[in-house]
Amino acid sequence: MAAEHHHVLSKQPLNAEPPPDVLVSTFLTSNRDVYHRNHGEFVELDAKSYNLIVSSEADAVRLTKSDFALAELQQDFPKRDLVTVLSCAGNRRTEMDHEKEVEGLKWGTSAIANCHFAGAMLTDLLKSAGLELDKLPSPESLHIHFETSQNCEDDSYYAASLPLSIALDPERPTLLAYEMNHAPLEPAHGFPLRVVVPGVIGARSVKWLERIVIRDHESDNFYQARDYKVLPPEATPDTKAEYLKKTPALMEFPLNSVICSPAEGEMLSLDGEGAVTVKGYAVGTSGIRIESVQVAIVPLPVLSIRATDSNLLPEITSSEAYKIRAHASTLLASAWTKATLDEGAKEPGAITTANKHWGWTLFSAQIAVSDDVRQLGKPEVALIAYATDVEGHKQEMQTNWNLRGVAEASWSVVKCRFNSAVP
Ligand SMILES: Nc1nc2c(c(=O)[nH]1)N[C@H]1C(S)=C(S)[C@@H](COP(=O)(O)O)O[C@H]1N2
Ligand SMILES: [Mo]
Repeated sequence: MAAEHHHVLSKQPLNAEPPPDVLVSTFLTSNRDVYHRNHGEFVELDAKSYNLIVSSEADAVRLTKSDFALAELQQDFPKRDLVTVLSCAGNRRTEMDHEKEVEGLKWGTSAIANCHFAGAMLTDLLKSAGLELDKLPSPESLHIHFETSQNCEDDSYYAASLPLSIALDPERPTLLAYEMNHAPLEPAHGFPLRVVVPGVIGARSVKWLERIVIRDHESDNFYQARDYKVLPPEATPDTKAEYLKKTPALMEFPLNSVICSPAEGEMLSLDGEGAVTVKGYAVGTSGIRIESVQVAIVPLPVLSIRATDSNLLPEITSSEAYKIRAHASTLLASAWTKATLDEGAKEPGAITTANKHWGWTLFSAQIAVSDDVRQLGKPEVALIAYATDVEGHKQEMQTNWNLRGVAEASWSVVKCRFNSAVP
């Protein structure tokens, strides 16, 4: 059930997210604070009679064992644990919607969680079912499907599939999880078994998992074939059907960082040192660690700048958020404050391998109020953040608008005000 403090977007099915400041108050997101994203009612499964069916419909793959009781999954396979982000592709959709209307539930910035999961490795299960990894055809030709009988809004069941290259990636431990935050999975989050795919949008982490099927094509379920895709900006409600056919299913989420405190519209106060405290989360793409998060404060309104990015829709380049970002991109290096990072190094399961980091990185910074904010004496300001990863990728300044409002990863902009001109 949604906690009292959740913002409920819909009750049936349950869709809800916690307040942003609560979200970033702990490195691990407690079960109480995890968002809920459901396309249908919860499925009630009985742990005692639970049986995971595994099969292959691909000519090239013959399996030898076809079903696994929950106790078998828990006892016959090494228990693997992992701290990972679970993020809905629609996280931050409201921001994209403000630039130009998009379709879908208007999520804020909390359709994301960072949890400890434990369970069996997908690869261990597939090997035990008879999959011979060294005899597989090209990994791109096979897909692992995860299915449940749950009746959904847009399809008669819920399913997702992963190309083998993601499902069997040795650096990306895809789990069949029976524990979340050291307790059995809760009914709302997929009891008794769910898929957890690090680095991949939440839609592929199927809850109440009942069947795994290997096929030589990807899932044609609504949520794989006709939703969760980054359509080109020219796609409209009338033309989207054609574009959906041509656009690949979204898998990995992008490099992102989001200011969660203060919240949009919040009245700011200065601390004893004349600074504003900013907190948020950053997530890498493909498990690449966060190197730094830079934050800045600018007085509003920003000077009008001429948009140079011709790939963006005119609606986007005339939006206030875009202008603030474009202005921020011209600031001198000295205008930015490097945030302090917490990637949970002491948390068991947080650092997966030497190179990969699937959990989020929390950031916090005290930004000294700049001279231009003081000189202008205007009460309205914007706080801005962007992240850089250890491979040198910088968060994109402006995400391209897309009709389904997914994968929003523009520089974070939060507008706030001082209760009077800054002294
Ligand atoms: N069976 C099932 N699995 C599902 C969904 C669903 O509606 N049904 N929603 C997916 C989506 S879109 C997301 S973002 C995550 C949300 O997981 P949570 O509700 O545990 O936070 O579950 C995924 N798995
Ligand atoms: Mo989602």
